[in-house]
Amino acid sequence: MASYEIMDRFEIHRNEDFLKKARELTPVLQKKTVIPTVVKGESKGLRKGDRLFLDFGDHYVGYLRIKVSSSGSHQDAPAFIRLRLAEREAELSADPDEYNGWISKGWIQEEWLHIDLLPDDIRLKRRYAFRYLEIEVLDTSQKFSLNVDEVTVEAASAVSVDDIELPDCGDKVLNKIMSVGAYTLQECMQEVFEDGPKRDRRLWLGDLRLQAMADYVSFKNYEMVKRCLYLFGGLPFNDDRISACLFTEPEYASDDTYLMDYALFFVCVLYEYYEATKDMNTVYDLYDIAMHQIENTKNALDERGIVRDLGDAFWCFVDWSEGLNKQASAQAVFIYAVRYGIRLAELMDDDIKLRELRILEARLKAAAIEHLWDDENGLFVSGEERQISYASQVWMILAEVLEKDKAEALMQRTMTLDSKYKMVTPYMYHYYIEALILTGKKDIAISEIKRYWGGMINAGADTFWELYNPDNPEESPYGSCMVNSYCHAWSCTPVYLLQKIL
Ligand code: RAM
Repeated sequence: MASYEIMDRFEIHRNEDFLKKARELTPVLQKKTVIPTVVKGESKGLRKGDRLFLDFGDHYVGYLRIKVSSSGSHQDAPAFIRLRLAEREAELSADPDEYNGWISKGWIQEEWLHIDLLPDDIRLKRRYAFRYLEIEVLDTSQKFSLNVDEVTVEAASAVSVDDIELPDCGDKVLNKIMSVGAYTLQECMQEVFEDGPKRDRRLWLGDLRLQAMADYVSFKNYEMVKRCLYLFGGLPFNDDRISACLFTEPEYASDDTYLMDYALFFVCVLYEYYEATKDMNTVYDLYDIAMHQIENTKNALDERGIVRDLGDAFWCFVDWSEGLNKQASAQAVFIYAVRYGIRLAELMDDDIKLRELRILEARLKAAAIEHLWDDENGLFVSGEERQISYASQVWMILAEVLEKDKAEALMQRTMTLDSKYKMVTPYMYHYYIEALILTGKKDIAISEIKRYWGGMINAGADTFWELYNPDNPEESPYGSCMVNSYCHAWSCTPVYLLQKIL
């Protein structure tokens, strides 16, 4: 399932004023030095084939420094070593040579080093996200061996869990889930909210929405959310559509990827940022570009008022579930975002827009009921194939397409549904939990958080993962767990969800 987009004649419509505001909000990273413990192997007298396995005790994002020296005769050949870094130990049991997935092999965290002169103080140029480090000696010579004298990581993040106090959930498991969530978010808060510090190391709009929600009830770093809003607002395509993700290096630039649901979330992030900060100036600045996302999505509707199904193309994200049809979810996300647009229009006293959006909301809901609701099954269907999935039900519940009691009944059916289109990302699970909360099923929401996020902890997670399918924990949408991200922004939300429930 390869999912990416390359646009023809791609151009970014830069708003330098917005980008200046974003630049001024660049955070100063907090740094700390961490020393690992040796789990396996000797650190002195290493020769060809020897391995040293180190554990840093927790997940870190930063720069590695290794001091090495030699023993024996004078060094008469380069020392040749290989480093492998991993967020989870399981990554090290997979063989990088066998990786044949559709995203770059370059994401696999490994290095080969030739050390011509010993002793040496090696500082790796790449930033890594990891807990474990394996040093393998590929060769020395007959006459000398290698000593690993000191290894450290200079870990960095814009925030620190040491500076915050999380509420007590009155339950050990939930407290653990909450603190792992906060730690996951900390690791992803670098110069922007990254999706994953190992991969993709960039700002995605769908991830930003969840990170911002979790941030407001933990680190309260409003400036980072504001910075990210100005980055997206300052880097739209030429037609003012907002990109699904962007890069900050070597210079600020949008990716040529558009996802309908992600673009619409800009409206939600802006409104929620206002709710958290009451910063009306940012709303004044970004209101037009936010409204444009809704305006533009109208072009995606067919004559019935239903979002056109673009099939397997990478047009709307929703989840990584294989074969998932996105049409119903896309329709629902549109309705959901229009609701946030209405709130923004109210804030701006924009009566014309307000009226227009209310009509649009009613039209989209009516079309959803008429064309996507299957009365016989009491479920929403998606695409020509009339596919039944968890995602479609969850999103239609969140879009508040049904009246309260009908939505509650739909949630009940969703919980016992036996669809092969399972939810596989914590991102989709977040919205599933939100739907449970909305339909008054708080106890189930808690037990689902324990089952799902607790399941990752039981599988040894220090930080929450990009993808977790309880039926297949090693599943990867990319072809190998080596390129999965095991510290992933969109999975941090129990920090927010638990506080909302409790
Ligand atoms: C992956 C990343 C990212 C997500 C996109 C759609 O590439 O995991 O977090 O937002 O998919």
